[in-house]
Amino acid sequence: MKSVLIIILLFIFSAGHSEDGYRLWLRYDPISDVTKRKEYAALLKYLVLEQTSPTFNVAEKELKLALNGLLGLNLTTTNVIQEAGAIILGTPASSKIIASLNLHDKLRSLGDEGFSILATSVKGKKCIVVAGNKDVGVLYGTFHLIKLIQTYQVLQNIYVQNTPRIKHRILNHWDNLDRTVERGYAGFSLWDWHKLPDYIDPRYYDYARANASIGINGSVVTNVNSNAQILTEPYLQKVAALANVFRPYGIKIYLTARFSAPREIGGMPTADPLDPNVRSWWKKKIDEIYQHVPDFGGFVVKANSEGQPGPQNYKRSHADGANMLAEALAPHNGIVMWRAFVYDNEVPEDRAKQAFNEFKLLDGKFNKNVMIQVKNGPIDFQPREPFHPLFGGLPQTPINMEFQITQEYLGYATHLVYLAPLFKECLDADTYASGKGSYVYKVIDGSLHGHALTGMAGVANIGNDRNWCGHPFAQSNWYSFGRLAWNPTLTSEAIAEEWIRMTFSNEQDVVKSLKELMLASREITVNYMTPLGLHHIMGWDHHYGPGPWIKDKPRADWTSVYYHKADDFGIGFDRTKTGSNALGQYAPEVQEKYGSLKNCPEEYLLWFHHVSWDHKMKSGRSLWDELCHRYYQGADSVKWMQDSWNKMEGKVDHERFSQVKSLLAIQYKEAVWWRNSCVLYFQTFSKKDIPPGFEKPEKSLNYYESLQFPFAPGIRPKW
Ligand code: BDP
Repeated sequence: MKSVLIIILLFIFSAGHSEDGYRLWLRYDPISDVTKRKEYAALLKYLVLEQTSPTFNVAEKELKLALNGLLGLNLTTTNVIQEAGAIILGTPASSKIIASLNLHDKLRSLGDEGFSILATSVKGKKCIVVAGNKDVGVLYGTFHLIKLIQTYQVLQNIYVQNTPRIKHRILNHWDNLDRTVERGYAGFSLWDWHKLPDYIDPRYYDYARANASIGINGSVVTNVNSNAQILTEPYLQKVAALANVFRPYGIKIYLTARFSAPREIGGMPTADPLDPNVRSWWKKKIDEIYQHVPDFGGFVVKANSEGQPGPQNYKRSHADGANMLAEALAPHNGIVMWRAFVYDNEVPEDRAKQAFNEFKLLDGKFNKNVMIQVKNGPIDFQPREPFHPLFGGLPQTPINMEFQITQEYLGYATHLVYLAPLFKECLDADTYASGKGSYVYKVIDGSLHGHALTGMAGVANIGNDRNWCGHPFAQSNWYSFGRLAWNPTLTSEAIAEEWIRMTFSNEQDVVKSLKELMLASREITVNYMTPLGLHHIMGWDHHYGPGPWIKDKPRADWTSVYYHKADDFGIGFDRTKTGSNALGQYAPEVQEKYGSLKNCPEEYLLWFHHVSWDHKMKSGRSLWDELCHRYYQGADSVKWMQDSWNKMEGKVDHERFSQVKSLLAIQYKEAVWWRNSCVLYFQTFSKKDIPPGFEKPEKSLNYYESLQFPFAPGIRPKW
């Protein structure tokens, strides 16, 4: 009776708590199931921590917060075993109890960041041990234990061995020093550079907690289109202040290096990477950074790409540029993540081929602490792209994955699109680089070509919106990125399930419906935006909404007609031998799979082939009819998403329910806008009717083409 009363009171209390999404997946609301509460409470009575450290303090605080919220417990900390029900946190070095348990065999394979959680008995008293080789492993283990409770797992005989498969798990913030965020749709940058280093926004701690909870261990705080000012002394003080906040959470700070910095802030006449004075400028600069941030992670560099300066300005190669920085970072254990996102309008070659052509020649020419950061696909974060041919194509070079979490091409923060299936599609693709089973994730985790330096980067979708990511469901993309960077073999379904349980509800029907909704959302979006392998047909510059008609711009490779190549005959980019032969950059098995019109999976058809409007598709329809069908099906499916969500009324909190409901209404409107614009535009080439049964677009093509959005959010800065 008493416990029922407590639970009712807890609910009344938590109902008063405004559900604005700020707490992400770390909500810690009371568990309503009385049996579960009792079961946990018996196992988790007090905390044993024999030594403190900044990281242990963080773990202790989090555990107390979580158990207080979830179970109403006021956990006390001691350094001895008193009775059954102890949670023992530590490493063999910090804890005599853990040292006495002889966990060597278990811990040996876990590395610096892995953890072991096990139910055992110490002096005849049942307890739960969370152990790691290093403090940060214990912190990760603590978050894992909390997650198990949040998702109602059984702890009785728990035994978990868990270690990350990828070493550098890094968020890339495209944040500018004026707090605008390039391709950011969730407000302004979290980093308040103006008030740093003196004012530490408490939100920085919550950012670090959220990242640590999913194992993210690096944060690049500045935009790849970088500003050299960040490397000046006043800014380095600010960077140091952020690094101090992140450190106990196991997060290293990284910066973007503007290649022309020696000229812009160093007063040098050149930034030539082979010039000894330039090299010594960078060496001094990097030494200075380490004085401020002793565990500074290193640099991400965008060079000779989209107008950014780079070594080629001095007729030097990407390797010359990367190695210069790598050499100066090496004594401090810093790394360089040199981006392969390079293409040039002046080069008369399919844009999809350019990065491969450039970097293939440099394989094996990079210093040991350089990774080449490659976007998942060869163009640019489209709703669907085949995997980048550089995966598997540079066996002698460590490659780190770059995914985009922010939805630049997927409806901004307005559309509900769960991205794990997109990430997985790439990670699970077979490159055949060393025969069958040479999956992209094996390139990324280093196992395919034996590299110890491994990484995964995600372009963050985080801003200072109260709910961090703009859309409540966009949080799941931050979450999925972290989980897949930790273990790229997890399934989209498993990740969705744990996220839903922590973020919305543990009720079976809610979990089931939301999982279905999330798992279907990406394919639905592909259908209403870029079905059948279409790509890069979005609005000019801001990339908002449809723009298949974009042509005659200063750069051909920034237009849409360059990519869809629609004409009287048909549509699609011939990347086979009869066309640009971009396909030739892949292994023979991959070429075989996509090369023939007959075998090519339809989701990539127009990526690799220029196909007649009359071509018969698997459905039996003509290509034109199929294209229309996909666009209409995509938009209709958003209606289904709305219906599924509406059934959640009363089952999830009202605040987030109504926010998502409104956002889905916009998504529907925009899906219809995409559909109508694309169908009307492509019809000017196919000259065929929209198949019977489909409603006619409401407005004319002229109308859709006339729409302008000069203030769409997230536009790249013009300086
Ligand atoms: C594109 C974005 C642009 C970025 C660029 C990059 O439109 O704003 O600067 O990628 O990755 O997708 O460097």
